[in-house]
Amino acid sequence: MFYDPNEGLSRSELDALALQRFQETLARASKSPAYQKKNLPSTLRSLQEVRELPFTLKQDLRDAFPYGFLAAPLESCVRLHSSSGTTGNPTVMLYTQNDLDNWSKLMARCMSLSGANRHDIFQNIMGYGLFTGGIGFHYGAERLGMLTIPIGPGNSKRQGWFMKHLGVSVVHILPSYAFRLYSHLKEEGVDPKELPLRIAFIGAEPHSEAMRREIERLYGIKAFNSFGLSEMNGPGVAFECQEQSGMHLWEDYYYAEIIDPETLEVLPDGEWGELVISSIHREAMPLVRYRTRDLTRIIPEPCKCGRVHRRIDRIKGRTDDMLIINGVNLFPMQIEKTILGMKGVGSHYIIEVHKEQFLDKLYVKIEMTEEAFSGSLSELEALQKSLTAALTSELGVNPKVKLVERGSLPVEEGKAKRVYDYREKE
Ligand code: ADP
Ligand code: K
Ligand code: ZN
Repeated sequence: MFYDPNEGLSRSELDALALQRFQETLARASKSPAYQKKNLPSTLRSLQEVRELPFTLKQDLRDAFPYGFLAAPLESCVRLHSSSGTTGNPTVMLYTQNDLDNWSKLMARCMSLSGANRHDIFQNIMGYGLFTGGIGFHYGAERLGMLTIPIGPGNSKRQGWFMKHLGVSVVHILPSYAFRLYSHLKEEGVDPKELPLRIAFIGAEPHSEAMRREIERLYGIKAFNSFGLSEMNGPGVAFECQEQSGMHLWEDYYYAEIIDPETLEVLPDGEWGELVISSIHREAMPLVRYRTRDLTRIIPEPCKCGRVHRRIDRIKGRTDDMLIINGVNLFPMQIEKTILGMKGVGSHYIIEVHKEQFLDKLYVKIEMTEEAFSGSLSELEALQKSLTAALTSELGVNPKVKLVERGSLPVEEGKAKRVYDYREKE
């Protein structure tokens, strides 16, 4: 009934496998120069002892650049990926052939959850190259047996042409790009609902439940949330099943904990905090207690689909993208959640923060829909007022809302950039 027998393991079988894999991981990892410096023990008696192991930070990876965390001979490695380096020097991840095979198998498992199968035609609209998102899905899709089109992102005209003429039924796409592609298809006279498309994998960047539902509505498809990070192979760490209520984090590959980012204490299931992951099924560069900076929680209830791999909730943001506005904490995601439910505005928005007379001032620039743009001045004022009121009640701070014409906000080729903080410079 499951694509991969490991999906059907019981709690005790899964725990036993995780312990065994964690032990093998420690035996290997403790020999790497970086973990020797951290005095990583080479054994573990029970999973309860994991919380006594040292954390691994992004900074540790930078300090050990390039091969400090390597736990296998360099000549056994066959692939290198690197994270974008938008928040500092790049880090590199290495893979043996076994790592690549295991990762592909896991990606195939993820995609199979949605019902995708060897009869599907798959257009991979995600970046290839050093970024793990495109290649990770590519090999997984081939493993699953889908006819795979490695088109990559951009060039909406060509995307639409392929989708229309090749009978594409499954796509992998950034949620922010799904909206731009939709407008483009409409302009080209293609009704996305008429396409044979039935499934989209969306992820790699934070997005709200409202945004998912909107993508589903516009294209007439099911959209599944996908989570991963290059330090943990790439995509495939956690993925939604057909229940679409949280993402199963594959506990035969990864050991997950939620910690309080301030006190660093492990929190019980159900509580929100920072996700910490150990890769327990990697050869080249296993990481122990890696702090992802992603904020989520482990959903304590079992999933209706019958898989016992615990689920994580939608990522609320990252510890490093939280904005503090005059002492009030908020995440860009809260803004998205609020505006998506509202008539007259689209999905594209940016946030600017300025210092004005020693106070933080929050600006939210939102693109209007065509209908709203051609409406009367009084209608625009009413729209602006209701947006301001809704945002103020969600955020607890009073933003200045600026409505702008569709297509006038900057767009990124990769993950969407939402926040522009000018306070340091003012
Ligand atoms: P970079 O850190 O350079 O963006 P990655 O490609 O490894 O490199 O990005 C991983 C990060 O992307 C995650 O730590 C998380 O913050 C974000 N991310 C990935 N998938 C999702 C998702 N489904 N929802 C929200 N955020 C996600
Ligand atoms: K096929
Ligand atoms: Zn499930």
